[in-house]
Amino acid sequence: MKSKLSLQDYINGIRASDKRILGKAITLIESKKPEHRQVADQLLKEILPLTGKSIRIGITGVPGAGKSTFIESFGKLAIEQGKKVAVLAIDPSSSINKGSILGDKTRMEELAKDPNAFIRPSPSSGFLGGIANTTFESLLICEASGFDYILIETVGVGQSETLVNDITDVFLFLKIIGGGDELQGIKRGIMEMADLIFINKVNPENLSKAKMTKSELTRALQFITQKEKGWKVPVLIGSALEKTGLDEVFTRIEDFISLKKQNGTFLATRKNQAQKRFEFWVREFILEKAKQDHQLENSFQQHLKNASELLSNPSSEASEFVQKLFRKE
Ligand SMILES: Nc1nc2c(ncn2[C@@H]2O[C@H](COP(=O)(O)OP(=O)(O)OP(=O)(O)O)[C@@H](O)[C@H]2O)c(=O)[nH]1
Ligand SMILES: [Mg+2]
Repeated sequence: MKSKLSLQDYINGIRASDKRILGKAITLIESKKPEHRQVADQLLKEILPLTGKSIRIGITGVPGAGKSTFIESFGKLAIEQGKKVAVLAIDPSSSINKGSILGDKTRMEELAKDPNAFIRPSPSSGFLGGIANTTFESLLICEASGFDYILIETVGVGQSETLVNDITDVFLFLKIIGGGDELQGIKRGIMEMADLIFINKVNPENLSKAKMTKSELTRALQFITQKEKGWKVPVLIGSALEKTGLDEVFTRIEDFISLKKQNGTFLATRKNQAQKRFEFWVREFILEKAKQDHQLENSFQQHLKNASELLSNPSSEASEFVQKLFRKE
């Protein structure tokens, strides 16, 4: 076995859905080494015509809501329906709590063994600290490999949801049963992003409580601006562990996608997301390039310090820094 793969090896492996090469391709994409970046860019260009055909599903919920269990059960259901399923997990807590990702692996054991599934936990340490995330590029690799459903798990901590929302077609919010007080605590942002809500861990004993949560959520949704015209966000109930209520999630996702394709928002959203990503990368690359220059890097640190120590207004500091940046060229 060759240790160093050529561009063609990666392409062939991706086309053949070779899980080992898929994993290596994602590692390549995640690498920050300039020589890897070059091959990675080339690879992304080559596979572009093979991408775009999957349904990209974001799944969020508080730690322990049952996201991984849901993905395991839902993934198997989708495979029974003839789909190929890839799972990417973004876990901002993983740099602090390393247990989580290992836990995910064991929780998705059966799905991981399925030849029609591919699971990839992404290391995201520092992900929210400004280091560019590559989940979207990993998603493209999976798409090029012919996966029909790409499920992206993220812990409900705010910023990561926005990032996942910006790369997916459907956003699923997993909720556990809770009374009124807890509902108050639901971040409005998540409710605004959700296309579908699934109340998990429902069994015959807590069914009536689940129904109460359902009606409270339904009521709360009335006060939230409709994200998708003609789509009333369904609040479904069931159990990821007992595999109940999942058929309905599957059907509703298909309905949602059909609606978006019919009214044109499916493509429009993706184009909009691409525009945002372009702008994100421009900012990212400008900063990176600036930091390669010793003088500019020092100046960046100085302005950052002035801003963070509340000595002056951050936007003025940023503006001064950018002026230096362009004078330099
Ligand atoms: N009773 C019951 N337990 C469930 C159900 N779904 C998940 N669990 C349990 O809840 C616990 C947490 O499930 P996970 O799937 O790991 O939850 P998660 O949201 O992925 O958690 P993090 O990745 O840590 O944020 C596990 O012990 C699961 O077995 C369910 O439908 N019913
Ligand atoms: Mg999990």
